[in-house]
Amino acid sequence: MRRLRLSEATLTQARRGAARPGYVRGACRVGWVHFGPGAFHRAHQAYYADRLLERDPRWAISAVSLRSAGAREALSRQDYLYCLAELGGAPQVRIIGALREILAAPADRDAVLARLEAPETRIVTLTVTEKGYCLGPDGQLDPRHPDIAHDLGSAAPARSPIGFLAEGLWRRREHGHTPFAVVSCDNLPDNGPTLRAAVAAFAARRDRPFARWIESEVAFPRTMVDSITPATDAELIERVAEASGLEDAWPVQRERFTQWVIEDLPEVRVADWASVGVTLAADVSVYDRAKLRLVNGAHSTLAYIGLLRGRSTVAEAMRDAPLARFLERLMREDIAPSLHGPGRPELSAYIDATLERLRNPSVRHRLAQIAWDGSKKLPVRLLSTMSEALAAGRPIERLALPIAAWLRFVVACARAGEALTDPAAERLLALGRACTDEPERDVARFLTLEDTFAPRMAAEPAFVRALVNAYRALGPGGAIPAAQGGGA
Ligand code: CS2
Repeated sequence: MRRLRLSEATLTQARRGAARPGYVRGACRVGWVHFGPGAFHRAHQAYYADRLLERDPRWAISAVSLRSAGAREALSRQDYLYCLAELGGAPQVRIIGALREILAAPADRDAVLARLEAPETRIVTLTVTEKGYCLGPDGQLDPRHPDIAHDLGSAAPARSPIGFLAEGLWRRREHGHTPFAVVSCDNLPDNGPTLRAAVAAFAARRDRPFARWIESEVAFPRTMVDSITPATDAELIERVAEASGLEDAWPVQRERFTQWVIEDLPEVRVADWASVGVTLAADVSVYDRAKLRLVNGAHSTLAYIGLLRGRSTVAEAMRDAPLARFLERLMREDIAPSLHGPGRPELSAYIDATLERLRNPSVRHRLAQIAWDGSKKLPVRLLSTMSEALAAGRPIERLALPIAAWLRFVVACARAGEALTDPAAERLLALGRACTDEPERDVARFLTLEDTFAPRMAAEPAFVRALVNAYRALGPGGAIPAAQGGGA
């Protein structure tokens, strides 16, 4: 059956199965700019904006795509409306109206800068993934990164979010406008200060007082964002079409659970965040570390070991008893001791809730999606826990298993001639092809990846030993040693 396409004109025809925006879109104003309108943004921050708009018309979003114009192509034809399906129990569908436009840089550079310059823009958020920050292995801005080099060398920065932010802030300072708050929503530890240092480093190349102004006058709150968001598939497109009676080219989905914690700074309090369930907290690091290490650390563990064991989704990997047992021990015995702040009972409840989310059968989250960008994700998710465990004299054998599984995964991709989505893909595949299944040699090859393995750690005999043993134990099929939870 041919259905009408979702748009402003057809919105009133949406069936009851899909909730419509509870406000008049035409009366809303853009006060929020977002870089990276992928599925996570549309399922998470735009959902909160949608709810803010019910009581305050200032928070419509102007989104900026830096990589692909795909989202703009799909959504411009439906007036930037799209469906969000909340999974679990009876799925609920909500039509989100918070996006006003999607600009595609570099073509729309001037329009992006006009939005950044406008006094009414008070919030700028980013979901550009770990690699979008253009950082070197030391966590500082990498001036040789091609996008940064381009933006530094040009009077018209238009490739990196860092270049755009610096130019936008420069213009606001020139005009005496209050700076916007810059809210990184990516899975980086200390995401706010990390981004501030990167923008200030970029700005310092232009003008040192400007860089100092950024450091002292612009708010870069830390944040923790959490909601599991599987990629859109044909089944979702069909499901939302049935619920709404309208065709949506690019709906998004996420689990019902969603959390957003933002550092409580005066510049952030421009919106009534509490009214839509966002937590403002003096110290975000407690939430942030627990989430990155337990939720994302668990995800990467399931992804690499699970793929070796022939599993394809998170829920399927959680039904693999030895793997699920291994994961639970890793979380409780190896990761939890690295978290300071929350007390034991709270941590234990957080782990219970996380395991429950991972088991959720209504969330079809592909392991291959999580396996992307391992070279950037693993240092944050598991290697930092490992290096602290080493320093504190705690065991690292279990923590070594998901890292070794990543190496095995890369080798398997290289041998099968499969593509790898990772900023270091070329180098990884070359290393993978050179591997010979001799654990010492294979591991030594990968340890030359300085962006992932800090040289001090790669030279630590206990670390190398643990990795070699784990690599051997796993074999190509992802066997889990009985002592670590595996076995029948
Ligand atoms: C996942 C995250 O793809 C991944 O690497 O671990 O996207 C994860 O689903 C979110 O961070 C959950 O909040």
